[in-house]
Amino acid sequence: MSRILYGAPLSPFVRKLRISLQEKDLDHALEMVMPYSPPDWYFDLNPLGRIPAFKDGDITLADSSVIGQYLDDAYPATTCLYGESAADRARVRWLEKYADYEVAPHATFTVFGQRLLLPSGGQQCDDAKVRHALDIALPPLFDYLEQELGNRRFFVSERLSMADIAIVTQWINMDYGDEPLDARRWPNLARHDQAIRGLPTVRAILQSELWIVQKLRDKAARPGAAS
Ligand SMILES: N[C@@H](CCC(=O)N[C@@H](CS)C(=O)NCC(=O)O)C(=O)O
Repeated sequence: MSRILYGAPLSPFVRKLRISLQEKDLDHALEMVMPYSPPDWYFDLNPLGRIPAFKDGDITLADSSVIGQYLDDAYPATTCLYGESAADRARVRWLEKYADYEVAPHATFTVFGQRLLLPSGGQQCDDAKVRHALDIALPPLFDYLEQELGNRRFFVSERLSMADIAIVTQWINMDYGDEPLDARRWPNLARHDQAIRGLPTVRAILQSELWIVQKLRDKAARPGAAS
C-alpha cells in the first residue's frame, strides 16, 4: 500500500484524515501507533511523536492539517475539502485551526482524556478539570461556532469541508467522554453534528470505533481500574 496513515482511531486528528481519505476515495492502510508512547522509528515520521503521520510513496508528512491540505493539493481530481476560492480556503483553515487548537484542548484532551482515557489506564478522572472545561472554557467557543454556522448546512460555502470535519470530530470525542453537545443551548451545532455524522463515510468510521470505545469503557469500569 503506497499510502499509510499512522495513528490510533480515537484521536480526533486521525479521524479527520480517515474521513477525508474516505471522502476522497483514496485507498490507504491505517498503521496503529499509540500516542504518548510511540515506537522509536515513529520519530522519523514525526519528530514531535504526535499522531497522525502519513506516508504517500516517498513522501512523509506530520500534522493532520498539513496532511489534509496535502491531500487536496496532491489529488485535485478528488473531492475538494479546503474550499475553492481564496476566501473559502482561508475560512476552512481558520475553522480547522479553531477546532484543533482552541476546542481540542478542552473537548478532547480534557473531557475525553479525563473521562475515558485516564480511567481506562487505571488513573482517576479529575472532575474539577472536566467541570472547568464544560462550564467555563467551552461555552464561549461553542457560542462563536453556533453563530458562525447559523441555519446553514455547512460551515463554508454550502459544501462539506475540513471545517465541518474538524469541528464534529471534537464533539465525537466529547461524546466518548459522556458529554454530548447540549442541543438546547447550541441547536445549530447539534443539527450540523447529526447531519455530518449521518454521512456514509463518517457513519462507517464511527461504527469501526465502537468496539474500541467499549473496550476502554470496560477497562475503566473494572474494579480497581479507577475509583
Ligand atoms: N496539531 C496536531 C495535533 C496532534 C496531537 O496532539 N495528537 C495527540 C493525540 S490525539 C498526540 O499524539 N499526543 C501525544 C503527545 O502530545 O505526545 C495534528 O493536528 O496532527
